[in-house]
Amino acid sequence: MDINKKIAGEEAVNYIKDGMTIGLGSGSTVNWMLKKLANRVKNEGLNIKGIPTSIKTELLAKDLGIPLTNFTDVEQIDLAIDGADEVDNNLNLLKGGGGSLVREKIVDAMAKKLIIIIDESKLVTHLGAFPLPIEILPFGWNITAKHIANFGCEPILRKKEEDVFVSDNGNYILDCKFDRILHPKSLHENLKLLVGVVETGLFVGMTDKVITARNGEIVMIQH
Ligand code: DER
Repeated sequence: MDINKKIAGEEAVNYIKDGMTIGLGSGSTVNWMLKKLANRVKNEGLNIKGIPTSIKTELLAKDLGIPLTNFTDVEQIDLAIDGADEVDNNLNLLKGGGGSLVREKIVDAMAKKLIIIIDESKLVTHLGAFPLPIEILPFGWNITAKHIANFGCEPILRKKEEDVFVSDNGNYILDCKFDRILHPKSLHENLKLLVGVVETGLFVGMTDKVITARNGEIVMIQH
């Protein structure tokens, strides 16, 4: 168990207030948040509804007894809490290691406030040490990969055991190793222009607060 992920995940629950609609991110750090949130729902009668960012989060939230809702019934998300694979000095994120980047971005972008919970190892000067996940349509994926490679990376089709990984949305993911990503906003915008690209794992200018932990102590980072 990574104690810093647990501490950061549980601290984020303190920002959840009665009556809120919460975007529930994905990943192992978020799982600690979900367990603490479920505890408050059960023991304090906290009245919230969650919108999950992946099938795995939806299943865990249901199992824990966290009430869920969807975009048919709500028009606004008060707070989204999510993880990340990298966070740079400007609080831009590289996400998608868990394969849920599209639904995460839809929910995170809709939220009035986005809190990111990470262990300290995710803090970087520049994004890019972690391969950038890009969700693409399966049709013509090889051609899409070639066009993405022209941006100076090596796209690798994500596998799950022997099979091609398929996202919750029925798409493929390319893990794209760049040397360093110095201009995440323009890279994201240019990648999105490519036909076949659904979404990139670059979450630029979306984060309000980062909660991490160092040697068991909470560390807050915000603009
Ligand atoms: O895919 C993602 O962006 C997830 O948030 C995930 O990668 C976070 O990582 P964690 O499991 O270390 O919390």
